[in-house]
Amino acid sequence: MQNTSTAYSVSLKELLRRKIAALEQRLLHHTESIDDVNHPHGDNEDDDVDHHDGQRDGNDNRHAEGSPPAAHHSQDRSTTRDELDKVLKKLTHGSRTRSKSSRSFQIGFPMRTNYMYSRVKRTVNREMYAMTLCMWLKGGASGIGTPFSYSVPGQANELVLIEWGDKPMELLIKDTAVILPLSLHDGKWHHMCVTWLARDGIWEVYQDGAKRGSGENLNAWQPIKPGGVFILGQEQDSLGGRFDATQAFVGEISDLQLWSHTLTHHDIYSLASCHGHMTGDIISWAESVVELHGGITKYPFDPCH
Ligand SMILES: [Ca+2]
Repeated sequence: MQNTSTAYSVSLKELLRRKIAALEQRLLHHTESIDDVNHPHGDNEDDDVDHHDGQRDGNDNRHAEGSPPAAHHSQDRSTTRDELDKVLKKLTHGSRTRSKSSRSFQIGFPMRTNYMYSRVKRTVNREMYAMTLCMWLKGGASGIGTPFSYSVPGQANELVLIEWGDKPMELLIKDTAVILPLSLHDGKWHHMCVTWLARDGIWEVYQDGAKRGSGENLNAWQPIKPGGVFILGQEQDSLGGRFDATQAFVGEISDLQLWSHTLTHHDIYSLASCHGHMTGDIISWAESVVELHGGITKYPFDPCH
């Protein structure tokens, strides 16, 4: 997957380089054509006309005749400015495209193993009294396994999303589990979110922007601890390790975000219907954040395209 990602960024760089070169060429061409206009009807001639005008009657006409080149001149200048604006816009757009592409990817877990995993190079810095976890997910027909797990020292199951054995998908917070009524086995991409509040332990689950379930007393009043390890694709029995192949995730993940607050139904609907993009304050999906191990695949992908 290293190669895919390198090739991808190289081709993007090449595309940008070519775009800039083409724009430079256009700008140069344009500057030359302005010079061509200026030389035959240069400023000196305009001065001459003005000089004559001062000595004669009916100079208004002459003056009017003298005006068009001057107007043309300033028009060219504004065209040049437009051209420069375009270059700047393209350059800005270019970098925006680049940053969009750094989050437009998916990771794939083709087989159930105990060695394919992705570590998210982020942690929780202070106790979390609320959270929202969202992702685009495509699961296989059999049990999905563990797309997401967060363990902290002393508690391997601080925050886990798991579907294994004959059980449906569950959300675990510190070993307390609730069933998430989701249907993710059709081999299609789905957007899913879970929200949780320490106040009364209120939780909600959404699939494709619609609420599928909710409840309370899920670890009420107990915050999610900081300083842990985020792993995608495996369930941790110890901090960052001791994976079990039977609990491994099989499928694809994209645009995973984690917030330390709850998103509204409206926010989640916007995300799922691609009407807006928001990034998590704890985890924001980006190539630089997601570390791949054991042969996970990575491809350019935009779930909203
Ligand atoms: Ca386990």
